[in-house]
Amino acid sequence: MELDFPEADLPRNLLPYDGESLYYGRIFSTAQAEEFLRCFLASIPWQHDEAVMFGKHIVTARKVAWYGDARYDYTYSGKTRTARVWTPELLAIKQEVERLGGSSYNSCLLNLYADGSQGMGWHHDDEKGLGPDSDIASVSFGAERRFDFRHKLSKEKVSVFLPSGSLLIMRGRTQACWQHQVPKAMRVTEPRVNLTFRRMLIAETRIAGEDESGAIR
Ligand SMILES: O=C(O)CCC(=O)C(=O)O
Ligand SMILES: [Mn+2]
Repeated sequence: MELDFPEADLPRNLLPYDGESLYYGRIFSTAQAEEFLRCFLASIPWQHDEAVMFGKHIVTARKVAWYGDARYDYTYSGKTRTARVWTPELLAIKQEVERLGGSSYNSCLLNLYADGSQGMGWHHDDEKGLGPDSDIASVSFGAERRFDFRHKLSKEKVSVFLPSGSLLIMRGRTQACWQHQVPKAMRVTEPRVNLTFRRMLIAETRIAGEDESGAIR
């Protein structure tokens, strides 16, 4: 099923059952979204992501960066990363998303897809630090890309195109019951930056430079 909504019907839950994934459409003007994209392409210290999968060390084509309230250490896919502290632009976007969605976030994973040859395969977000029924707000800038959901049991699919400046909030049973992906799209020649705001459980993370007791190493 592919969805296309009149602005007046937004926000609206894209999932027919077992979760809430609210699509808000464009929350930033074209000019604002272009400005954010230019800023992120120029100033974020993008790095390829690394993971250990089936015992193999993988380096992704897509690049990533982590930001947060403090220099938290996160471990996922067998690798520990340290978050940088918010930039003014990320903080402004976070505040707008929190106002619209009514949730609060303490960290953000940024993804850079250089063009349509780069995507993200089927997965759900379930790192230990996220907790159950996590709330993830996803804001997109740049090239419009398709975003797919697939129910883990029924295999039903739901797809939506995410234009520049748009917001999607995944919450409730979404991660438990559905997977999501950004498929490759060979026609797309422009970059896309995606921000996923998350609320990490602080007990599962550590401020970089502190030991278990909170003392500075
Ligand atoms: O780029 C996107 O829209 C999705 C990103 C995502 O699923 C993730 O970072 O876990
Ligand atoms: Mn994800």
